[in-house]
Amino acid sequence: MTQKLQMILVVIAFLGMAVPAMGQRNFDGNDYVSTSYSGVSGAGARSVSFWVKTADTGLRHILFYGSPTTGNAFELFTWSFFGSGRLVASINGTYYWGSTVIYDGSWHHCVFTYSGSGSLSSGMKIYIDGIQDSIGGGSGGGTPNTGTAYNISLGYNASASSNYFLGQLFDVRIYSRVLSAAEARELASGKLSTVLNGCELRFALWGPDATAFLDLSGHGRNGTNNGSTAHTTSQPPVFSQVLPARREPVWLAFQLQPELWR
Ligand SMILES: [Ca+2]
Repeated sequence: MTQKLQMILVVIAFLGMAVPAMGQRNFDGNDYVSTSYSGVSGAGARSVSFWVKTADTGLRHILFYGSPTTGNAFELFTWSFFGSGRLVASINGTYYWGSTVIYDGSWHHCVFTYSGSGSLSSGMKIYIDGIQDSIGGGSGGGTPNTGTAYNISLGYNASASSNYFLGQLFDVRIYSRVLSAAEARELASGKLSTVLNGCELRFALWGPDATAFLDLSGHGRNGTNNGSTAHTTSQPPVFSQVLPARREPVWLAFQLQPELWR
């Protein structure tokens, strides 16, 4: 029996079962996902890819890790004060943002990349919905020198226990390399199973609580749910593009054997 046939049987089995309520993570103001992974440190090349939906204008962290006490944290957030709703990248004292507003209440696919050399502003790129976003503004000439005091967390500033995200996140991926423009476009197209090489951490943030925080990168860096992050039953846009109507069983099979979906 081939692996693909086994997978099909798994799907058929799930079709005949009661399927638990599914949905993407809804961060409601006191939620975050913590990990035991310290992330790419120093000035190492890195990329972060995720779907986001929010309409809140406050300082809301999507990603945080590093050593803020020595100025060596790495952060991605949205805020009305810095960036006016664009995706902001920060390394403490140096902030740069894109040009497309992402806190407009609609789903957006975001990719941040840093080349691994030079200042944040010269080495970073942002892609929104698959298209490279020009740098809209910022300040500071700092070069990333990310520490390891705080492991990667999603949805808040771990060093201050504040700036909790308000909205939904879906399919968050962290890479130890620079994603290309073509890869950013592919990820935004909704091909969930593609662009896996160099992926260090990946949370679907979709499904029942027991499976939403499994690391699908293959590194086993499973996350921990904090703040009773609830799931909603509304769908990220990606599902309407790539999955059939009975998506819940298919998604469970994907979680069980993600390598089959490459
Ligand atoms: Ca909560």
